[in-house]
Amino acid sequence: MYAQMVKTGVKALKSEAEMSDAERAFQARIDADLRIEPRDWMPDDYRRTLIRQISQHAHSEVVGMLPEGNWVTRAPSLKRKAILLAKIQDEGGHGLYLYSAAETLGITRDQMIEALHSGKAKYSSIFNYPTLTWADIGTIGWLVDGAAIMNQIPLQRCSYGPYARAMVRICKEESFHMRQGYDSLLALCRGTSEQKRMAQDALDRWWWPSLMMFGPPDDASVHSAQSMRWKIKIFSNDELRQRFVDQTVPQAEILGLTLPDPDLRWNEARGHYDFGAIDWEEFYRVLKGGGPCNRERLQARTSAWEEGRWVRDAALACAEKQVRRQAS
Ligand code: FAQ
Repeated sequence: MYAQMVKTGVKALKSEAEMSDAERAFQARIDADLRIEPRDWMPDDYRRTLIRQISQHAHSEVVGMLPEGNWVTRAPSLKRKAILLAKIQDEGGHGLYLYSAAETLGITRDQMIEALHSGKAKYSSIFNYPTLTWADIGTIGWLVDGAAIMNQIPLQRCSYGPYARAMVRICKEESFHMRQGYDSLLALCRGTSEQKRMAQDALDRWWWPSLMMFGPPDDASVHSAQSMRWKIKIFSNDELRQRFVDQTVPQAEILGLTLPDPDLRWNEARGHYDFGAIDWEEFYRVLKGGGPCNRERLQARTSAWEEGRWVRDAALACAEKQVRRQAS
């Protein structure tokens, strides 16, 4: 399946001669590091790519609340519960900034939600794995938020203004999320041997899915070449994945945990850690809906949408009443 994607999936770039005058002028603005704003002219594909990426990013933030929400009532102390609640609320907020950023491109919130619920729009593969123990919550903060920051810091410099600006606040909050996760894991690793075993087990389960968050390898990444030319992406999937591995290995050493990869070792010549092969079959299986929690996650989102209908209807009716009152 992976080999097939490599052969057929990757889109070819337009040559300069194939571009229209407007497209050439647009690319010149990007090359000069000028920001594109909602009312500026943009190629249809640029708009479509941004709607796809920003809306999927928003869906990931909102679906990402579910695995953590599973532990709010079971957090081991008041302090940990308050931190977890604050983090989950932040993720909801990130989803809202990102939906707003996508709306500036001409898509409505309802259209984006419909695409998520019908399975047309993706969300990050990582949120299709279950949170089995309290150590999973610390591990998500450390690895999943850590990977998210690695990917999102460069997005602060992306060419589309509303997306880049939304990223500034999101990155600040993600950095608190990562620190709280690491702190929680550190407490477990300095605790009893049973707590340390729980932390190691969580790391064993979350390590490889975290590496998959960066997307397929560069030679199988359908959108990378065009997105990098448009400076929607500044670094490739593999470059960010490598930076994440390099950052995380010493952090695992401080925790006294072992990353579950026998091929992981420092490569003096490259100045980076080498790491083992990622199971891309698993990645594509999860993307197609075959992960351990895909069905459960979508079910939770669609029922929340249905059960919240009366709130949206009431808020709309109230707003309409206010407008009528003001008019009379
Ligand atoms: N999962 O050609 P590429 C977070 C899809 S936020 C699912 O390389 P692209 C915060 C991709 O969409 C985490 N699908 O695509 C948090 C495309 O399919 P499509 C989310 C994936 O867009 C923490 C196809 O594969 N972050 O965690 C994945 O150039 C804790 C081909 O791939 C973002 O969304 C995947 N892992 O690069 C919340 C960041 N990877 O759309 C709660 C913004 C790839 O044609 C708790 N997004 N695909 O149907 C990006 O930077 C990019 O979209 C990539 C993928 C790098 C994810």
